[in-house]
Amino acid sequence: MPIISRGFHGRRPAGGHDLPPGQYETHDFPVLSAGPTPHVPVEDWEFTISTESDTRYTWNWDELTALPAETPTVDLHCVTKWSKFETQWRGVPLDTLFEDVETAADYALVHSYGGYTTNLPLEDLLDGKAWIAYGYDGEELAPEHGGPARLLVPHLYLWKSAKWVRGIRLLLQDEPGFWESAGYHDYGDPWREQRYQGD
Ligand SMILES: Nc1nc2c(c(=O)[nH]1)N[C@H]1C(S)=C(S)[C@@H](COP(=O)(O)O)O[C@H]1N2
Ligand SMILES: [Mo]
Repeated sequence: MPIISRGFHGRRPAGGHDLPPGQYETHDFPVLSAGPTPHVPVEDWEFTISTESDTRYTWNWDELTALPAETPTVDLHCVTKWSKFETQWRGVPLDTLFEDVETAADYALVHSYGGYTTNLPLEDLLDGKAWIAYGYDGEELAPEHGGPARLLVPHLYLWKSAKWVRGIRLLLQDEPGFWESAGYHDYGDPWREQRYQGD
């Protein structure tokens, strides 16, 4: 008889989700912000992708929300160790926004209203892995969770999912963002427990 080791791939709570190493499941939706919540009226909201040669692609609120939206259901993993399963979002995949962008850059530095930044490889924003999300749980995204719109990149720790997202700068060389400059991991894969530099 084979021995089936249930613990081998990590704990598996009801619902069949895997919990990354060191994480626990929560049903709340904690708010984690490094500063005050910026209030950005949608009339003033803009999102800009700028390339390494400073070509800019900008969408206002009406343009963003007129694009075909997706409704991803994803698990969130915060570096403070909570994970939340099956969160439901509405947003535009980054693939759509990058369709006409010409770039040789490999890196992205994401900027938020309020000044927060976070970096990640451009490829982690593409191929169905990331969204500009403006709906949560069937409602508008609440300001404390990043409304009017936030980046959603659920395969990395949640600090990469910049709230109040304002733009993405494409870079030929990697540049650390806010938490990455403070000692957090450059990439932040929860499955490899990349919490801090050196992990
Ligand atoms: N603009 C901005 N985005 C941010 C943050 C922030 O402080 N400012 N905190 C990050 C961190 S550390 C986490 S864990 C998540 C928290 O998202 P939530 O408040 O919706 O749970 O947002 C991320 N995005
Ligand atoms: Mo976080």
